[in-house]
Amino acid sequence: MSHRHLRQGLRLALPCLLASMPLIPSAAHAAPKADPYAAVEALPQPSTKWFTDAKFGMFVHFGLYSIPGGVWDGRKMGRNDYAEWIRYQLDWPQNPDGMTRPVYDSLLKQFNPVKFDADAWIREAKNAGMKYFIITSKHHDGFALWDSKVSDYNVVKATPFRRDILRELRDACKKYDIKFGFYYSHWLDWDVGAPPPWPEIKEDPVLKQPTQAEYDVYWHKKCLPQVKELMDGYAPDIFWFDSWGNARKKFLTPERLSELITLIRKNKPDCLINGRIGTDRGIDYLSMGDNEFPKNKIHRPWETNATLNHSWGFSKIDFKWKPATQILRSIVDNVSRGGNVQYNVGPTGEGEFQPAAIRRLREIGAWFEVNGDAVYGTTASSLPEPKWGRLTEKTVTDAHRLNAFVYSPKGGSELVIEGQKTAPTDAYVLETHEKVKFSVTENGLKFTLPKWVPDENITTIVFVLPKQ
Ligand code: JFZ
Repeated sequence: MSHRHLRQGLRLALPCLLASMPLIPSAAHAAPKADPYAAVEALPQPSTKWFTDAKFGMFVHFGLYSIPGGVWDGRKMGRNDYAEWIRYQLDWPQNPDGMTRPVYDSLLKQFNPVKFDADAWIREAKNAGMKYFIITSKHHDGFALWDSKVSDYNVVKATPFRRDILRELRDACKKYDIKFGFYYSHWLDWDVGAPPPWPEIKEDPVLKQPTQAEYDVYWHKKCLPQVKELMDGYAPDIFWFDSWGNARKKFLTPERLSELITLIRKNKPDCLINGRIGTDRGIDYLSMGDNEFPKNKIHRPWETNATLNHSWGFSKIDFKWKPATQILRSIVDNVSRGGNVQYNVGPTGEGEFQPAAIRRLREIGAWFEVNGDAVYGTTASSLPEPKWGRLTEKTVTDAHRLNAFVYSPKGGSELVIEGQKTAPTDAYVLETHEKVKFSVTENGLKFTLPKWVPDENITTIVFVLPKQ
């Protein structure tokens, strides 16, 4: 057993003993490599309070890809069913007559979403119970939704629409008191040849792998200046970056990522940064994989980004809409485990939300209207997760509330909150304020659902406890 292993074993098993023992010095090493994240972590870290209180946000994918909506020349793209990937999909050598660069760029002349109404979008988010809004300022295709001075490949300079979409949305968010943030594709930018490093791309004459020197040009001439432009011009509350897999490390080095994080921190110290930037260090909250809902509590701020159907960008052929009941449970699941959720809408090429999306948002909003108080500003409970549902907790002025979300409640049934030993002073159904009978038993807090329950998907019961 090496000294290092020995020390690790001691640290795990015998922390007290270790504390009283001199450490065994390890063998001489070469000077440790400079750690670029250390400097980033030494910067003042913003408070995440508003974010962890907010729980629920809207994500929007909108851009040139919203026009074809996943279909071009009567063909659906191949690699995945994400409509915002249509340019990349069809640029493959396997699709030589597909959506090549000139064909994709012909969408510029068509981009004219005359039905776009920032006020209507944000009103829909507000009514759904969402507290923040994040839009694709630039997706992988490299096309910017604002009047960028850095690159003309943008909505104002290159399309007949000529309106600054981000500015209109920012103003609407202010009006409705919704926090405002940007998705920005920092890793991939197919406009300037920063493609994903899949093995097969090597064969592609158009999207060939950049060298580090070429990537540096992209990084310093487009990525960082555009992020700075967005910080200066829009003062966002969140920057949501996107990268995944080990392949990202080739270009998203600790040096480059630290540079990007530092730029944001120095510009607006309270702007939050998500983990998909490519590191868990020096950032403010972790991002799960797409539609990934973890089964356990996570003890730092985190979020799942999820879709109402499958694609992020508008798709003409994606009808895999999830029921509102399932969407609501996914939100309660995450919140009970200490996390957030942002659900995505892919507006059409004309700039409208689809009726199927609106229907779900409004049903979700109606549930939040009644039950939101048991969601917003709560924390995960330290009690074990019940089989019959989920728990959250919240301290208010004069009491501590334990909220029980009962999934598929059976009227009149008896349920137990294991481990809850303190007796409540009051218990009621949140929707109807009907009183709930309870007693403290050896196992925990036993309660009886009313004979008739108001919501067959999730009924919320509130237990009022003495302030802790
Ligand atoms: C990325 C994008 O490629 C996609 O277009 C969309 O914007 C989505 C929100 O993010 O897609 C991903 C990112 C990460 C994983 C999978 C797809 N992942 O970690 O498995």
